[in-house]
Amino acid sequence: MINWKIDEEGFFEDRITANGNKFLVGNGYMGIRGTLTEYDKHKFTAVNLAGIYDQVGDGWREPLNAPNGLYTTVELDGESYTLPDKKPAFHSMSLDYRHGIFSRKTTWKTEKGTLTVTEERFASLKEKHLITMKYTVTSERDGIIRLITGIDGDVWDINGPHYDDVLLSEEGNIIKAVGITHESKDKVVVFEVYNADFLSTEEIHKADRTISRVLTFHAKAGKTYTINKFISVFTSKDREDYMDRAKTVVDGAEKAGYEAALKSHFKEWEKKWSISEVTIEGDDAAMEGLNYSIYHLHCIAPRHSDSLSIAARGLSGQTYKGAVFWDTEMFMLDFFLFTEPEVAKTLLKYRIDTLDGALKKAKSYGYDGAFYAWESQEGGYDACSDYNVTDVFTGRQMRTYFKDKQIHISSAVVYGIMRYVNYTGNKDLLEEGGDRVILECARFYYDLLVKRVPIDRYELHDVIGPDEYHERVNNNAYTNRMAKYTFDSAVTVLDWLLKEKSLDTKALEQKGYDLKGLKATYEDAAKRLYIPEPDEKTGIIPQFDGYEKLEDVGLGELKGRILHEKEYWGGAYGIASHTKVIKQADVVTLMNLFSEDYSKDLLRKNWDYYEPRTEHGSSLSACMYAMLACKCSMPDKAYPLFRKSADADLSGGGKQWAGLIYIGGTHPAASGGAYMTAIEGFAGIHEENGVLKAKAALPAKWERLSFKLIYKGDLYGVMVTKDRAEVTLL
Ligand code: IFM
Repeated sequence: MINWKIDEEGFFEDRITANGNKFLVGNGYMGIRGTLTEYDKHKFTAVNLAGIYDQVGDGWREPLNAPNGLYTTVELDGESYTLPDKKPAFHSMSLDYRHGIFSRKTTWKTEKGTLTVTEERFASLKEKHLITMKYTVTSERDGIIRLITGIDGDVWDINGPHYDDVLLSEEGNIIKAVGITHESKDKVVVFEVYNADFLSTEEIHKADRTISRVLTFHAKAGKTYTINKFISVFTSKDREDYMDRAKTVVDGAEKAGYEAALKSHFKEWEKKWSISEVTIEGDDAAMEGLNYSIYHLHCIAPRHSDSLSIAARGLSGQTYKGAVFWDTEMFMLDFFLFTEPEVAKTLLKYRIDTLDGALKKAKSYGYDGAFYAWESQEGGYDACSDYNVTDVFTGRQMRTYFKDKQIHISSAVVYGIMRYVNYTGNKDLLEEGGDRVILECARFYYDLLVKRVPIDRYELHDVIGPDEYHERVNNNAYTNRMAKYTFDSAVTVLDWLLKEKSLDTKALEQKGYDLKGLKATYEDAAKRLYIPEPDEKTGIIPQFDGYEKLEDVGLGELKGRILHEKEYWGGAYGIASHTKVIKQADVVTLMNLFSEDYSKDLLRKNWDYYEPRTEHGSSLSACMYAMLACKCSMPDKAYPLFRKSADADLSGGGKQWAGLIYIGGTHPAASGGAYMTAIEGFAGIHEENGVLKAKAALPAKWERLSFKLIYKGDLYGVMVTKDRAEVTLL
């Protein structure tokens, strides 16, 4: 049994940043970092918004943080009590991750008696624009308390400031902060209303982009004083009447009261868990890590939109520019497909709606078809810069080729769409433009094929595979196989288009697509595209041409060559570039996705070969090894890698720096990977001729694994033990 709570007692200043991620609450529209109400931008406080970006000068374009409506501090008899400035006698933080509720309690010693504050807050899962907070203060002695509470518009930015101005105002009982963005003059509006169970004098102060109320009252010893804050957040991109709605939301919430908001929020979370909860009997720690991962996926699901995707660091801040990577389709999508297919559709609709961006990107390189953004922002704009890493030794920017050469991104989009079609049994996404996306991705790869005349085969040159340490290689096995998958998918879709009237065949033909001709072309491309084969003697698939000739140094020895803790291992001169050490699962990702193409013996040989040579320097790596280990009937080897993924945000591990760039935040791909490992790895959920099957491979201490999932519109219950696997239609 788990209690669905993450608790931390004691105050550790060096954990402020990590706890911002660990104690995050969110509702897909916004993520609120697990910082305290008294913190300012220097503690990486953020109410991070989904899908809205800004750029200042040549700085990186990144998502916006809204003015912080939770901002509150307390004074007793003229003395301020805030962390970390004043050392507490007691401090605890807690996250109810079943219901997305953050709470804290802090007690300070004063000259006479103690002063205690508590806060409890959530981003409503019911009303996506609402944040609600209950704040209490109790003094052991009579005294004058000043509660300073309002909206802090001096927000944390990595490459800001993103607000040219923050307009502060009040209207009746509402205070407002409106941030005006630099690039497009979008508006981010935050309205706040409060109620209190005590009488006080109230003054409004405006300074330094912050509007606050100062509530002053005589506190009686031992009495608890409570305020409830209701905060609405909208942007001018949400809807035309965003200002009116911001008012209606706070007014309505304040009238209904804190408990009503809490109740509806609770109910929404319980609805989510009624399908997505996973039970592991025999291993509470794993069950906690897994459901906590699922919690994070729920927190970032864009349920407020019908066309939006998820950033690589979710809603935990501006790292990775709030951009969408292949992480969504390859690591997070399955969770939503199995538990909330509507969200899966929203994620993929984003790719359909950003096809123009992908066509433009391809064109800018002189290619045909759709080359999706490596780091996708609004409209499919590629936020990935040419220089992604700073050389710690010279301070110079290093040219990296992620944007130009990670062509596997387009195949991830195709993979996501086809997986949606197969698992939902629905072709709606194809009818809504998914068919064109697949055809354009196939066109892109077709244009890149290099024909080797003497051996009559096609190859793909000058690419980067998932392992980013080895840049500009030829015939990366993963990339070639995914390009073949794209051609195969295009052929399947073309078949459907030619046979099924329901699909919009005419529209495509009018756009100039020669469906029959394309089918023949892509069949040929799929047949002739070179897929690196396992070596006859060793059974190892070379990650790319010439990989076998690189220096075969152990990971430990390589680490011994490090000169600076933040140095970059890849690129032209990185310590890993000329060795066989790789950053993350590459061939293993390929084998996991296409395990049916290989014997178990080959899967195992490649796992054994690549695992010790993998740094797992990306949070995307461990789960791929874990899943393949399950397919090789090695659940106990899978287990620690599964835990690494599931616990990524609990343990606060993971890389915080790439060169001199801060890359911390939550790790939704690891969360999705942990889910996939449990469901598709340990429970072995797979399709067999259109029927859902389970094939258990449970770790030693797991007695029973059970969960529900949606397949082709039906809800199933799955229960596996070491010797039984049941999939029941519910
Ligand atoms: O998409 C990943 C990539 O594979 C490794 N670097 C981080 C990216 C975002 O998570």
